[in-house]
Amino acid sequence: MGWRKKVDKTVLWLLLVHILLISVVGADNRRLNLWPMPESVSHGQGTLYLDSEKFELKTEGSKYGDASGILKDGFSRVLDIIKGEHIIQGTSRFGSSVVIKGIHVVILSSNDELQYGVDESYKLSIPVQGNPLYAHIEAQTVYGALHGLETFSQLCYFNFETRVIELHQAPWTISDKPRFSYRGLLIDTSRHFLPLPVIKKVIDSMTYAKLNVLHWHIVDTQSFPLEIPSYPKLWKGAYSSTERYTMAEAADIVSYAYKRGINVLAEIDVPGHAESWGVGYPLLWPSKNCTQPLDVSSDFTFKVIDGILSDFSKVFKYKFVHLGGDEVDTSCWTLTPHVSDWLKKQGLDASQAYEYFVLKAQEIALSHGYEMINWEETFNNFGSKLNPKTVVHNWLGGGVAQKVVEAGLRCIVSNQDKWYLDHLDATWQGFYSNEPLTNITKPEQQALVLGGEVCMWGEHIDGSDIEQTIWPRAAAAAERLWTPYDKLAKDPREVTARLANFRCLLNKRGVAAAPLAGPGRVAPFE
Ligand code: CP6
Repeated sequence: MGWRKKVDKTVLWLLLVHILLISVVGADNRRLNLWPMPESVSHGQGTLYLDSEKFELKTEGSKYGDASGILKDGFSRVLDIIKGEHIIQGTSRFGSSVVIKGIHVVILSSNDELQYGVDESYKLSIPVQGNPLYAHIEAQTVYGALHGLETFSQLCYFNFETRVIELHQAPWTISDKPRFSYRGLLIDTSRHFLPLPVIKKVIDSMTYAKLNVLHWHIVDTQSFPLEIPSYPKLWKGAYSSTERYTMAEAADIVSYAYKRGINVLAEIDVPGHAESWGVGYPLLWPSKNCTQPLDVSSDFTFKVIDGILSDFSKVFKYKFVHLGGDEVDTSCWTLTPHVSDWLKKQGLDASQAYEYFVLKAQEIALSHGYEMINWEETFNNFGSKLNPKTVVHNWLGGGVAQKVVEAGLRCIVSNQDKWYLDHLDATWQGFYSNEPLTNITKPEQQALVLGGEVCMWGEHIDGSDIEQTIWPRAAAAAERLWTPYDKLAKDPREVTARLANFRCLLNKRGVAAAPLAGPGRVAPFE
């Protein structure tokens, strides 16, 4: 009987320890409210406090001296965000051992050029020991450090009882890097003009979700809003004399984005989607009553493209330019006598002329130092005749990404059924579930998928409602593009509450993100 008593006793002890453990862990079992979810996260149960008046950035030990001020500016933005609009009381009532005095940022590489594939990784650690107590960020580049600061800001809360900023569940050790190097958002300033402050606010909001490419679909059939110094009549195609961007303003957008770790991908969509070019230069049209695609038979057409890309290369420093190439209806070429005569003389049918146009535009882009991105119709029509430096931008769906990488070309995915923000009935769950590497299993082919992009086409939105149309759905795609595959939720329902929290975070930061669809309130704050 003795052994039995002993077992009972052991079981009782185990039970007691278990209950104690649960009550300790249960004391602070908040949800991890980070978006997008980092690669690896571990944390404890301690609470720290933050004095936003005295909070400081320390950069000792950095090879990178922050000559450009990118880090300092990023730090001050993040501090403003952490403070919010709250009236905060000091932390003087707490011992200095629980007050975070600042963030010590160490940048390991002296290369601060923001280019495709730049190292965006960072390590964030927040210890519970140290007097003074500092959080630490270590990153290869200042752009990784900016991501680390964003993550830090998402750990801070304003406590309405004590009126101080708190950071729970310390110590923290976070190690993070993006799954894909291209994480884009398309904006369209041709269908509706977007004022500069609106574009800047979109850029700000992108940084919260760690998106890093603003694809600027500048011009299309409806309007030509950008100044082109080489061909100053082009922006006669703007909606009005005020709904325009000077090239200096475009440069301002590029530098605003750059300082936030975001590259700007400029697009001219040729030869279709370009009718507005002819408002200032009617020679670009096949004829006055058949106005697109651009006249393939005329040297002037390619001179203008050359002038535009020459002007672009002084301002848009991203290594890619987007040359469009989608939805080309060639009937104006065959119906306009001087163009169809030219086709006959060249021995080209309309489809070959389309190919001639796209390849010629590609050569011009290359001559200005760009690699180019084209919409998928170019690949669907001419396949591997495209220049090997082409990145194919998928949008029609139908699994073309797989064919593109099998052909050895690179691609970006934006399939319209999942990642088109202008499809108002496309759900955030659909955005979350869209996997860029579907049916692509070979590592060397996976490496050709640079990433993906959500598209905010402008036919039905403008500056008044762009934010709530982009967010929160773009955030769902942003996590798909950032977080390692094995950490993504297989069922989007698992992330509903965390995404609802992120959209509240956007609201708190002044971004008009819409509620997650569906009746009832998703409790974001637990
Ligand atoms: N404009 C341009 C567009 C679209 C494309 N290119 C588009 C097509 C279909 C849908 C949404 C947008 N508005 N230049 C296609 C890449 Cl559903």
